[in-house]
Amino acid sequence: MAERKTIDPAVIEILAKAEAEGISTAFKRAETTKPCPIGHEGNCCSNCFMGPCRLTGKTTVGVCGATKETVSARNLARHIAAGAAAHGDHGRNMAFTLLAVAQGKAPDYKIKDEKKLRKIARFLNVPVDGRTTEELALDVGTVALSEFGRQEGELLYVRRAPVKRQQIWRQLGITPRGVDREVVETMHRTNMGTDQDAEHLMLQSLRVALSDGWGGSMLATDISDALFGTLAPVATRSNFGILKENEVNISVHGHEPTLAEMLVVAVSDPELLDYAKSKGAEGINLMGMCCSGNELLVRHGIPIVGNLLQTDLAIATGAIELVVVDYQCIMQGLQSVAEHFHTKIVTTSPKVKITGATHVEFEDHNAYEIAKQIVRMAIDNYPNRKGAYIPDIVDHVVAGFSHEYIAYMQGGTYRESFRPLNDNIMNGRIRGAAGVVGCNNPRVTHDDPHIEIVKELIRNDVLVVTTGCNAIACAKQGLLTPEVMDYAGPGLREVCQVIGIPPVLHMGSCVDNSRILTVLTQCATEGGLGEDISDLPVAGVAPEWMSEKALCIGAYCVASGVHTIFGVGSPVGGSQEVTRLINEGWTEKVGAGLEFEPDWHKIVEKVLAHIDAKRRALKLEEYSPTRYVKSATYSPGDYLSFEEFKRGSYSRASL
Ligand code: SF4
Ligand code: MSK
Repeated sequence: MAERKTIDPAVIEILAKAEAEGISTAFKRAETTKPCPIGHEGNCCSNCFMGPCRLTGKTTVGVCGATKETVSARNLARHIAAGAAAHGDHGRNMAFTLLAVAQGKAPDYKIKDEKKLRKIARFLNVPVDGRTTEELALDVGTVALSEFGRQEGELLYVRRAPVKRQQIWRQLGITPRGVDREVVETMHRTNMGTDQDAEHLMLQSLRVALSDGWGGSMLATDISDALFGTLAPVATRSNFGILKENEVNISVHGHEPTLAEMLVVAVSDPELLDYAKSKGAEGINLMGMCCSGNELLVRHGIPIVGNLLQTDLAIATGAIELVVVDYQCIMQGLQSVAEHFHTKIVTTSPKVKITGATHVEFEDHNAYEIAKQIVRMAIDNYPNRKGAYIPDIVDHVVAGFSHEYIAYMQGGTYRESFRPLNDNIMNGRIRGAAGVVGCNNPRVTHDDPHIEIVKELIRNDVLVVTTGCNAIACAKQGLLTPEVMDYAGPGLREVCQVIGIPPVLHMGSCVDNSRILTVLTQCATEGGLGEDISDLPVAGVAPEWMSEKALCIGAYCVASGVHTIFGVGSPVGGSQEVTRLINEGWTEKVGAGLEFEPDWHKIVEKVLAHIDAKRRALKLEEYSPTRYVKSATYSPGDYLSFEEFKRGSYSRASL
């Protein structure tokens, strides 16, 4: 457990309240439940009942003879496959909803972005000309679903990657087939007595990860945009202060946007607003948590309560009437916190039930009625609220940057491109770019590595794109406001001001990391920065990762050519060989590696060194912090404290 639990003042307040009231939180449990030192490093195998085998001390092989390398590689492969399965199942649900809309079986939804639907259709080889929206949606939904079960050939979306990248995948034999096939094959190959060569297992890990990045996740993102609208910037607020004392507070948590979209409509329903008033509330306040929250934030500007480690604490305010969840990242501990208060947890996915929670199954064909039922439950619960405490802490947010919008900002409707961005990377105003994404983990100080890394990168003229819980951390700490421009290095600041984008771009939820792949492809094919994603001066970072989905995202970023660094610790740290295979080994094969580095200072140094090395390889101007006006004063070991950063002591005057 980290010495300091969090940097978020709102979390500090509610954590103290929870502790005083004897409420068990993830922070508390992380103190008492130490990570198993053997499993933590990937040295425990439980793949058959001759074990579990703990490869530690003098025990270097399992009962079957499996070595540390095999065990470690198998464990990592299974984690990545689980992540791909989670995102893939989400993508499949989106395809089912699209199909239901096309067939008139989901009357409460309509296609909001026909242009995007046509774009997806072209990628999926669906004829576009002269067809109605419903015809297109029917075919797109059908082909998308078949991509999950594709047995042979290649996922259609891989053709969206730069040609050189596609060739690398083909040469290595890792071009993904169907999403389901890659997940099943990974589970098969890691079954006892099957694939036993660590390098071979690691190649399959890249393949299954690619089936997520260029398959399940990309389809989830695209279809969500077609159904609910493609992102464009919105302004909103974040953190516990968005809870309202005199209103019915409803929070949406999980990952799918489907029900959340209906709740947005239901909370403005005059009948329900009157009903809320009849119970003494002044209104209905809808908020988001985690990635369902991100989906609502980036599309509708619905405020966001917080990221993963705030989900139980939000309930501990005592001010939430109802938390509605679908799937992924919903800690079971939420229910026990809810039992201390009047809060109801409502599960909605047929795949997820939580003992003690109320289940209201969500169905596309009856979406609005179900959303209204859930809102009514929350309103009925409002008179039961007692002794709530809402910290008065709120930050402002500008979010919602799709790759379409970023291209639009660089040339308008008729001349959209990535030329200005590429040119400014080439001339050194922008040193490079980084995707900083991923979860929270109570093994490190909550939000600290997220925020420190992002602010140091923009200070060093590195453009940052963000998703998931990192995006929420940035939202809460003022990093997604126009004011943050003052803290960006002058080169980056100038470009952002001219283009009209902030230096930290919130691109959505975890599945929306696929948007980053599209941006990178557009940069690589725009010209001037090589021919492939691995040529670009970019890197990926997951400072506080915890989820198998994060590992999968990391692996598909690497397979796509982005060198990626994870914080916290390494799940393969027990095997030097697997540690080598995923870094140097993958770099030789796909031009990028995966590293685990617990020290965020070192992550910043590694990202900057990597970006500079890529610039040199492209024979670009060497980045100079003093070339444009006077840029960041960074040198290794020179870091701003967060307090200094927030106070603005690093200002233009001090440059
Ligand atoms: Fe042990 Fe081998 Fe069984 Fe794993 S597969 S639990 S290493 S015997
Ligand atoms: S919600 S996967 S904790 S980013 Fe997507 Fe946050 Fe990680 Fe879940």
